[in-house]
Amino acid sequence: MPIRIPSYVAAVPPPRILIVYANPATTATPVAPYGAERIAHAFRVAGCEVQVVSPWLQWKPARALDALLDTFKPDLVGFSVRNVDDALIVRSAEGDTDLDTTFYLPAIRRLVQRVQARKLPILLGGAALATMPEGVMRYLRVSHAIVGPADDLVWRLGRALVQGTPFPEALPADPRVATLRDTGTVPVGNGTVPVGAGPIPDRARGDADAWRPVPGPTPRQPEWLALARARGGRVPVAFSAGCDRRCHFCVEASFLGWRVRPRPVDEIVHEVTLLRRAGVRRVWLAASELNVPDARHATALLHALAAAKLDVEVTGFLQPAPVDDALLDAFVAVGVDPATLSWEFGHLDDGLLRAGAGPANRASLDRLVDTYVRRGHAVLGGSILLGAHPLETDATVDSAIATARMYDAALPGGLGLAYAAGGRVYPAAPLGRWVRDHLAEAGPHLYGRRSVGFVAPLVFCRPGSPRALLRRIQDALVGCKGPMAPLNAEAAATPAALAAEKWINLAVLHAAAADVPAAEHAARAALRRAPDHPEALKQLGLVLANRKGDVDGALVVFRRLAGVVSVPAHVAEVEGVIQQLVALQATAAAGAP
Ligand code: B12
Ligand code: SF4
Repeated sequence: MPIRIPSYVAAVPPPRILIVYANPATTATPVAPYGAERIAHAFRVAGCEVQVVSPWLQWKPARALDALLDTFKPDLVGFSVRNVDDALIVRSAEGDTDLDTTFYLPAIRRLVQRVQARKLPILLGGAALATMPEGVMRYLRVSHAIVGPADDLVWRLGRALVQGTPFPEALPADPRVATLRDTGTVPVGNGTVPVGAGPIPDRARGDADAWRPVPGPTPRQPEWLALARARGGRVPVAFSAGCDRRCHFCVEASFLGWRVRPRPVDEIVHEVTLLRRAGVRRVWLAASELNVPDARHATALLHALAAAKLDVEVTGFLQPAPVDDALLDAFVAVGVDPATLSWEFGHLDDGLLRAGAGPANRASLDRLVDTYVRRGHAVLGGSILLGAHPLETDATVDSAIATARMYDAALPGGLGLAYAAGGRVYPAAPLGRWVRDHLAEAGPHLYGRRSVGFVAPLVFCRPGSPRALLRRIQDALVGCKGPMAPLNAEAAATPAALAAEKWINLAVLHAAAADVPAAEHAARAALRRAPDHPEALKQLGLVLANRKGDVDGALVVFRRLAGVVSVPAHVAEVEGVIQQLVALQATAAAGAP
């Protein structure tokens, strides 16, 4: 018997939603639009037609967006705003500026304006939005946003749109929906904030109960999978949402009202299995921390992954307590050496840790060091953020350094330490609320620009400036045996280095699309900016050898690559390629007339 289609379904085309991955950050290992992909999935499950665009993968982002606006003709444009800025306070002890932070919203605003010029409705979302909803909404001049994990709300919004309710009336009634009205107030959470009155207050605890992860594996954007495979990036897979700790500098616990919502183990394993089939070997388990509120979910997942024999390399953020042998054994079972993990220490002074400068106290850190020593893991890796707490003094800095040196001496291979100085003031974090309420006291320790909602990069640091404090930490750690460096010191910084990374990404994407001239052009463009960039040399060599059949040209490039790689496994691989190319050259010469 034929299925009777109700007239409203047959007659009305599904609403078209365009999700823009609003992330101008260029990093050597590409970070995929996972939030956007999950939101797109939720809209699709609700019956909408959805496309995701990543304008900053292209050389001209505005052109990439315009093209999709022209062809897809969306009814609603969602911006997935991942980062307000790069949160890099100072990259090194050298430099003339107070801050090295890169502010991303100006670039995003230029694209938002193109959509506004077409009079299309816009909805904002994304992790960055949850750090400072008011500031981001005002800066981008967009009236509607969903703050925090949004799978369930987006599904409800999609259903309402499919049933013909127009936007913004289709937005569900929920504390996570934020609306900027002309009345001069910003309702968010359970309250309303007058315009210009500063950051939005703490969000309602009830949020965690409503949130549900969208069921089923996340459909991925193929270009990002190609990039991850070619450049060794980790593909994110949702593990949990939220955090229950109270770190003073951090915004993440506010995302779901200081609670944690796990994703079922079988769903995670299924998603990893599908990625493995698509050739992905490196996975990032996306969570604020894998072991909050405790380590049981992570331990169960790692054992399930080990049992599935997927041969994937997994990692994620971890904090120091609780940690037990069961968790570390589970990492070992899935092939991860605990010496390669990185733990979020926050600080190393007990008084400050107890005042919220990190997730756990000194006794927990001591236990972690003892556990590593007892188990024979040579190095313990972790990160600290000094200067980001109002109670920081010369004495607490000295005490943290003394503890770092003590741990370094206790561990056979030393303490691996990534250190940073100064805390980005996020309105939704305890530090942001303290600064808001103690502006006069905080004033002498603020660096950067004060703006509505603290949206422009603003940093709290004491004692001294971020750069002076970084130099002090660096000098005080001289002589330690473990690997120690400023956090993210290796990230590309100069315009030439950033441009090179973008061209390399384009080379990968063009090669994946079999556009050989464009791939060669992009790889050569990257090498003009960074002549010894191993990844650029590799991409050019691969295009010449595999796509163009230019053995002589490829040999020149791989010989250059051999001169710049240092990791023993990579050296062996490049030498193997050179041998193959030499053999091919000889065969060609022997066959030549
Ligand atoms: C894992 C992680 C990383 C990993 C990513 C690994 C990988 N390969 O993907 C690594 C370590 C590489 C990383 C790097 C960086 N990160 Co990070 N990262 C995270 C973390 C913990 C989880 C991100 C994630 O994947 N979540 C899972 C997905 C599903 O969630 P989501 O993207 O938020 O999407 C949900 C909602 O936001 C919403 N949503 C998303 N899009 C949209 C769109 C619409 C229209 C709507 C309605 C809703 C919506 O619904 C989604 C589903 O619920 C977040 C903090 C957090 N707990 O969210 C920080 C976080 C996003 N990172 C941050 C930062 C600063 C960075 C870096 C700039 C740090 C640096 N200097 O290197 C880089 C940027 C890299 C880049 N190229 O973008 C900050 C951003 C704050 C800011 N200043 O803007 C955060 C918030 C951490 C923090 N506490 O400050 N990060
Ligand atoms: S630093 Fe880690 S443990 Fe602390 S609140 Fe943020 S996510 Fe949670």
